[in-house]
Amino acid sequence: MKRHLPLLAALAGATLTAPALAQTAETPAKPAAPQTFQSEIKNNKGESIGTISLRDGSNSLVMRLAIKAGGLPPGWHGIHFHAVGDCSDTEKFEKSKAHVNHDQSKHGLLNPDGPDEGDLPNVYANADGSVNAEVSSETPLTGEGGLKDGDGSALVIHANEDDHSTQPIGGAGPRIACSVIK
Ligand SMILES: [Cu+2]
Ligand SMILES: [Zn+2]
Repeated sequence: MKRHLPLLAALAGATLTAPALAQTAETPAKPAAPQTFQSEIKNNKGESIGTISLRDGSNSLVMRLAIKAGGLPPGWHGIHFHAVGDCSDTEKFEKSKAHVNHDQSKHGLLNPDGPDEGDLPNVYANADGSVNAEVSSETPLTGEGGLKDGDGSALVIHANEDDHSTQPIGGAGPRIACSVIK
């Protein structure tokens, strides 16, 4: 699902290019402050290993991951938005269900029939297991198709990297960490 330019932005653009109004151009309205959301990330033992911080602007969502030393095995890890905001089954995190996917897209940022709305770039855990990363997504935080829908969503971190094309999850393997978005 792609986001569309808000009507307001389209109208503002039109106003600026209209010669009749050029002399009395109004000060453009300040963009609305992004919505923010923060949540703890838990591992398979139910221990907190860090946080996700989301900021959602008009056209894109930005998520920052901060994971402390010892949090993850070193190396690349697939991360996705899963469809249900439930990380209570810490051993497997299966209650978070499959990827957010409202229009039956194929999985994978590099898949010609993808991506689904849960797909995100991989993150890299340092030799000490810490992560500091920032990724963006077109999936909104609230509203239609948003992460904070009725049953919420979850950010799930996998044991292996996502190849961004094979089904159903790019070979990313077991779910080793989870964060509720609700
Ligand atoms: Cu996943
Ligand atoms: Zn996917």
